[in-house]
Amino acid sequence: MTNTLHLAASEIGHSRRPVEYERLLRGLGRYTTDLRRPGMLYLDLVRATHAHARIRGIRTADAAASPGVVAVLTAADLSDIRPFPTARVTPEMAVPPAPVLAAGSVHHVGEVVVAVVAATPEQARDAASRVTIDYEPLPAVVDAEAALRPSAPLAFPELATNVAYRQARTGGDVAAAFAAADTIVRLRQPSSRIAGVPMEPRAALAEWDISTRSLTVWAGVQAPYRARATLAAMLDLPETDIRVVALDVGGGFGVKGGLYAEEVLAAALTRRLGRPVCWPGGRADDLQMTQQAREQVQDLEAAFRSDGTLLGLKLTVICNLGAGARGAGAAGRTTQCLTGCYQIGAVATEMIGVYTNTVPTGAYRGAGRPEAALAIERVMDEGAAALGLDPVAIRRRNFVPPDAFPYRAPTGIVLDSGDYERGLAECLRLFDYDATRREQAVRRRRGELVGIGLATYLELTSGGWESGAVRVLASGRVEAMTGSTEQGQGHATTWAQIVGAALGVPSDWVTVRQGDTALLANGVGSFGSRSTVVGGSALALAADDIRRKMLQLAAGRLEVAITDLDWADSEAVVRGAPGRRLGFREIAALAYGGHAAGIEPGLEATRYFSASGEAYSSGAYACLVRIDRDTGHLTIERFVAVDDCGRVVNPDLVDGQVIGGIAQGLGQALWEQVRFDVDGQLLTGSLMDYALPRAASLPPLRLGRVITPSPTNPLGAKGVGEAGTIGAPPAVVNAAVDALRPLGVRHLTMPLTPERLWRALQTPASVAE
Ligand code: MCN
Repeated sequence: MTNTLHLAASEIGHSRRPVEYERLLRGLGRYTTDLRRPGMLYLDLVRATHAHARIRGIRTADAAASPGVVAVLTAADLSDIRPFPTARVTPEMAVPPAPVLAAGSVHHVGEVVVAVVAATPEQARDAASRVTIDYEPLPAVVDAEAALRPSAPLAFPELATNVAYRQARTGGDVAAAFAAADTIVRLRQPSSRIAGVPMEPRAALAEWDISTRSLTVWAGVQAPYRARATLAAMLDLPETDIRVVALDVGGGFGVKGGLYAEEVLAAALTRRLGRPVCWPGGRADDLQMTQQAREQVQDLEAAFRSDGTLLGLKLTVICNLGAGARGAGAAGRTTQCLTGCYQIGAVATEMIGVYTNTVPTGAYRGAGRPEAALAIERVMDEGAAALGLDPVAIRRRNFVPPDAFPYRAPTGIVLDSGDYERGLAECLRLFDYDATRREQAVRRRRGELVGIGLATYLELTSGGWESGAVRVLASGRVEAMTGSTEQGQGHATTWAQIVGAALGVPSDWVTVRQGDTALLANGVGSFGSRSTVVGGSALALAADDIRRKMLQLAAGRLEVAITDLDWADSEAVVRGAPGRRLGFREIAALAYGGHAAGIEPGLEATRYFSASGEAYSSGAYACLVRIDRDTGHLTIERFVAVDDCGRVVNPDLVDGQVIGGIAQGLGQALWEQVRFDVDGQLLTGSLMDYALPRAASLPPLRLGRVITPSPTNPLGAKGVGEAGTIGAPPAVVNAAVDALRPLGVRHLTMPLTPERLWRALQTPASVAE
């Protein structure tokens, strides 16, 4: 345990009213498109109208002659911009070209082909509509399974394969596990494609300063420092000449984790044109271009002993990466986290990443973990049904016990801490499980279709490192700079609590600064539910450095040894002589004048922190659903979520995270699905076609909490940002299958729309796809 920090209990674990909310709720937030710069130009784009086609020619003359137009550019004009860098999942991974503008051919509808810059957004849009592109349509491949057939069209013919990579993850003796099984459960589990839909669509404003030859880009990104590195690589500029600023970000949910063509174009074009360039973006741009998520087909085989022990598991996943490699990493979380909260002796998995002519997929809140939870939790329920066990009993039989941590799963991950049994027990208590089962039996006898669904989940959080700096000004006011960047999580509040706790001052003395690469030498950003563990810890350590320095200053002034001082209630007090004390503000002033000889002036500290391992959050969810026999409409009557994110900094904000995640998880379970037709045309290109949950769609939620501190970081924290999206879908699917199991249904595919459920009711013995 690295927990040596002194953290005042008055700040950690208490709900503080989020400092940013009043501003945001009153409409005083500042987003990228609120900015205006003198001489600003507007970028609009001509997007591919075919999923796969050769570009025979592009006619830009009419567009170039349109009023207000400053530039019309195609790939040929941008040879100085390097393609997007790609991280390989395996050394052999087939990587398609990733130019900023489509060069020679297009590979998905919505890909950017031509950039138009004009004086006003309307002029840019008007000119873009005058560009004509002569396409030679090529056969498109949309479905990932179909893409694996030898006769399938190639999404990227130059790769000579649709397979991006195959990645195996195995552990334990799988053959022996299956040989020893009493029952083998087989399951085919598709996970449908969904879109991340932040309230604020992506947008960018870029400004080249001709005097300093430096670039500033404002964009609502989740990881400004990463964006800076991408721009430096693609534009061949030193990092020191690039500043990326994320103002308020109207939601990111993982899809704003990296840059896309539009942000890079704005940056490249301001440098070329010498005037600020704004790409205002919009919902249609997002739905065609911003990475989508989750599309997998899982084939599972599970070897159970008759007492419910899960001996071994095999999983083959076909993952639709779309027309690009950006999602390859996120999918890997599925096989890593496959065994969930369970101790399973042997696992064999293979992930097959497949290119298709669809919008590229990638990280979206949960990023591979919801698919893992869906796999293992469906297996648990089907195992229970096959063996005639209660879903609670089979989970209890297989949990990793509390004394087994650190626990190395056969997929290679090491779980830091947890008490899954306690989490489930609390969930069952809040849900009143036994009584609800009795209620279900009564209602079933009345002919109602009522189901109870359970799911536990594991959330891998906290990867990599983060930076944090703290400075105390002469007045005693505190500034905290962080490399993490919030999109609505409440970091400004939480980080102030952490810094306040480490310094022993109230959090409202602390101002948090974030979202600007000018703040620190380097940083990372917010994704993977990592910011509390790594960003919060970096700040806590920096604040602790300051506390030590303040003790040194106080000791010098009070002419005692540091070891004679206590640090309490914003004061340094001489032990045994309570009258001899110095307040926080007095010590802060000392740092900038009047300090003892030999002490360096100033009160600033910067720390970088990476956890000693991943921190694994967990949870147990339960829900009660009713399905209307005539319409197939599913109603969630009750939903309980019990989460364990280690030591909690701000309980209200954690609840907010869980609720938001559940809303998105229910969206995936019940309503959301991105659809393409057989030619790769996007059928869900607007919010008229893509069904999102609304506030009124949510069922009553009851939340509970279990706390098992993580030994990986000084806060004892684990992340929680994605919890609800991971736990909610399998709980709902399990409940729906439970409702229809008496009719012979044992499988349902999300989203559980009334039509799907109605069809399952008509032919219950078949698999409802
Ligand atoms: N928290 C806490 N104590 C803990 C853990 C978390 O008090 N032990 C609180 C803190 O207020 C913290 C918040 O929960 O700010 C989220 O913390 P964490 O789990 O560390 O996640 P990140 O801050 O790294 O945020 C990323 C995560 C992810 S990956 C997605 S996607 C997501 C999410 O957060 N996108 C969001 N939550 C979102 N919430 C909003 N409003 N908007 C998004 O785009």
